[in-house]
Amino acid sequence: MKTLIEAVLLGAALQAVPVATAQTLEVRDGKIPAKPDPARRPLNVPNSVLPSSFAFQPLPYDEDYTRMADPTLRNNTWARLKNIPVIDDVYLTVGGELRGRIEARHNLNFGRGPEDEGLYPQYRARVWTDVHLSDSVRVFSEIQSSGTTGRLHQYGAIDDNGTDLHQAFVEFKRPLGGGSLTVRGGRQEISFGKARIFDTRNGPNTRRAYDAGRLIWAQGAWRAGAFGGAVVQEVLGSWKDRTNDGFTFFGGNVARKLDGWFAGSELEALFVHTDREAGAPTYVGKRDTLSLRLAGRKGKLDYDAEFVGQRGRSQIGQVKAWYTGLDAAYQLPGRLSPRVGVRADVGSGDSHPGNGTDGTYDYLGSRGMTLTAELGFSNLVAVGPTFGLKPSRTVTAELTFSELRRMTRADGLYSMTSALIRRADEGSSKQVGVRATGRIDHQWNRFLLSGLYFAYIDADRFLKETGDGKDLAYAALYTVVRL
Ligand SMILES: [Ca+2]
Ligand SMILES: [Ca+2]
Repeated sequence: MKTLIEAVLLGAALQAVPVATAQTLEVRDGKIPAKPDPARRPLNVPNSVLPSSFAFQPLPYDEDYTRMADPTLRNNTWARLKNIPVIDDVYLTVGGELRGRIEARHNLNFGRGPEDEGLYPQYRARVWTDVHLSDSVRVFSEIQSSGTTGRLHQYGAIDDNGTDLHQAFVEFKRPLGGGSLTVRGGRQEISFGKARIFDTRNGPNTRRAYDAGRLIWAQGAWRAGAFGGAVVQEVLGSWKDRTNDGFTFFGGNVARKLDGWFAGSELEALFVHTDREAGAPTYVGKRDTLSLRLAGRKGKLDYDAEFVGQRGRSQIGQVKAWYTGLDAAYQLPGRLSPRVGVRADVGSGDSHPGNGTDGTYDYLGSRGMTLTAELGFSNLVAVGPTFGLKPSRTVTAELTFSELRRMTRADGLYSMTSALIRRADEGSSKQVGVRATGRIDHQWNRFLLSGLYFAYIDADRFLKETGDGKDLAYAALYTVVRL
């Protein structure tokens, strides 16, 4: 869930996937991130990777082709698609992405129950249009189609969603108090920061959207916003996705770029209230989640640290949960641009069953740690080193290792699909396993990227105690075309 780059990043790497693929993307989805507002540029993305002119954004609606109103810039087919004059100042932007991938899946639930097994060819196609009716009003829409061939047991519409309206929103933007105010309403992708609470889910085959309204204000070093809506529920088959009225949310954020020692960094507070009425029993309930995140760059060090507290009421009781995430990497000298770093994700579990409180952290719409969904962030400690290389302008590689442990023996193991995959009482050890992930990406040109990703989890004591403790193996070979 970010490509070449991310790779480099390592930390990110885990999650990330190349542009194409993964989650990583947020950052790099577009592969070629764009204009260098340092605060918006993905962490861990070396400057050298940034193109000199246009770059793609993880969220296509963030791309701005206004300047292509200059006909001399529209000197090729791609450029002409980005600013198609309609009448007067009205213009249309057309874009899209096609991702083909072959996945190899083995023991994605560590050997328990019906599991996907074997090779799974996948495609995902996205086409979007952005109609600029004036300087201040636009209508953005996107169709997404995703499909997977093979016997599917585990992920359903996330793998094979058919064709659906993925985004459709109207946006008004106007100056306000020296800054700008954006009002947006409709179906849309949402991502904040390191995507630990809202994410587009780029790694899996079907990206995620929300039916929501947003207010976004920016002025100088400050950003702030408010939002509210519901999650979009993917439904097998085409043109069937719908608003999930059983999973609603509202909240707001405030962020400020920092000065002094922290120049190059931003501090952000994000609050979200969620109300889940159905789904996995563990996560049904009302929660207030408050995140504080500090991210930026200091010299050769990139860092992103987030602290999340969660309160509310679930079916189990009063929610008292938390999460901490850290992703940091240091750029070393050398021709291969080596980077070393650390990534940690620590999510609370319920250490006292039956006492009226619920300590199991609800990771909400977080980006997964890998391209697959075997483990979520609840009751899990995942810590380890990250390594990255950038041997040339077009190639990036990353390797990560994580020790995986239960936070508390009194709580079980949860997947990224909100399922309790092992009960607490199925074993006594905290040791879940050791995970390795790796990726190598090659950016052929601005529009084309190919890569290889793998994840392997060596199942450890707790999984073996549960009786189903086989090692997990996953690999993906992918190519992404982005216009
Ligand atoms: Ca569908
Ligand atoms: Ca409890």
